[in-house]
Amino acid sequence: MSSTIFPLFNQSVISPELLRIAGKVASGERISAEEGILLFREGPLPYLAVLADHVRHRINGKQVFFNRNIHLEPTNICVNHCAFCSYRRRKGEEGCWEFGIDELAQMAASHAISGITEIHLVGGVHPDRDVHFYADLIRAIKAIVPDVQIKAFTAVEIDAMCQFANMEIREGLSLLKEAGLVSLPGGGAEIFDETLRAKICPDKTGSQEWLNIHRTAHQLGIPTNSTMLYGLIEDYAHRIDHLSRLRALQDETGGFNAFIPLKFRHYNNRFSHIEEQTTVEDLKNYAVSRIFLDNIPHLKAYWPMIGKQVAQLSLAFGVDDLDGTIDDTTRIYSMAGSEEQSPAATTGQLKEMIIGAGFIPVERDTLYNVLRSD
Ligand code: V47
Ligand code: SF4
Repeated sequence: MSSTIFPLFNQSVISPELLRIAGKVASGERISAEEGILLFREGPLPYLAVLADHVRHRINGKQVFFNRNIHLEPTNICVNHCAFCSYRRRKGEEGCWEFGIDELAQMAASHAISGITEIHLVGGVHPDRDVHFYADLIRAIKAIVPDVQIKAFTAVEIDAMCQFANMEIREGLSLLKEAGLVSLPGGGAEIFDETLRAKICPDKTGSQEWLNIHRTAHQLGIPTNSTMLYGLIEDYAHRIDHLSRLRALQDETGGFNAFIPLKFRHYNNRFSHIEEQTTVEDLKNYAVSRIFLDNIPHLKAYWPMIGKQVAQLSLAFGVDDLDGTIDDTTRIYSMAGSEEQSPAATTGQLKEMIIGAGFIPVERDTLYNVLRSD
């Protein structure tokens, strides 16, 4: 089967086990956790590229999505102490910021002229800001830019802001939705394995609770994204465990729009001694994620974190979404040492990246409705 669908594979270069997995992928059959681990350990990069491209083609054809967006980061003051974070500051510490509602609404207004369709709103867990503050913030932004969609707050922020207001998650999410929230970003997932989580982000929302918050959002009709922070202290089995938990929740709710692998960047944090992953490992991670997550429609390469060149290359490894124009509005990755120190891209540049890699650019909104296609 696999040798007819993938005629370039032959038994002399690919092991029988990998050929068998290729057959499963070719016929749209789901692969198991053990097979996912084997792909990571033994799958040659060109073989993974062909399989991942097959899956992306089944789901998205030759389309690659992008959007016009900015990030708003209300504060980098945070009560948590994630060891990989280069961004967080204590209240009053040099380099901390906390913008008020009017300032943030003005920032949104100043970017609206460029035709953005999305504001990605995330920050640290500020001890004095509860869900009422953030609902007011969304209302203030929507009053100024009513047509812009708001994708806001990681499950970690939602967890804390609801606790600070003594409110159940379901109630808090409903309040934010009424204020104008349309989607949740995928941050805060890190790595789900509880032993590793205790080492890298001990005081953060736990894995089960992260999944529960996304489940509740999906039940309320709020689609969400998902992420995995990789390249820290995990092994391949931990990554597949993480992907398995996301795949199971997606089977249950269908509420995830996208999966975004986040490569650990090591500048200026407590894990600086850990070498960053190579580009080959990054590409392998995209490909195995695409093959394994057969039920999450979009795989996103977030170029401010990985750089434009690797993001373009990733399109040959199952990626179908490059995120957006950003307009130099996020600091999370520049502070952690990304090569994109002032991340900004025009729609022309994003389209060139996509066309240059042999795909069709499609401008989308936050919910993946098609706005323009060449
Ligand atoms: O949860 C923090 C990660 C995440 C580092 O949903 C780091 O569209 C690598 O989730 N090295 C927040 N990663 C960002 C995020 C995100 C980004 C872009 C798009 C979307 C989306 C979501 O950033 C955190 C954490 O996993 N992170 N520090 C670091 N040093
Ligand atoms: Fe706070 Fe997020 Fe940094 Fe963790 S990653 S310390 S939750 S800002």
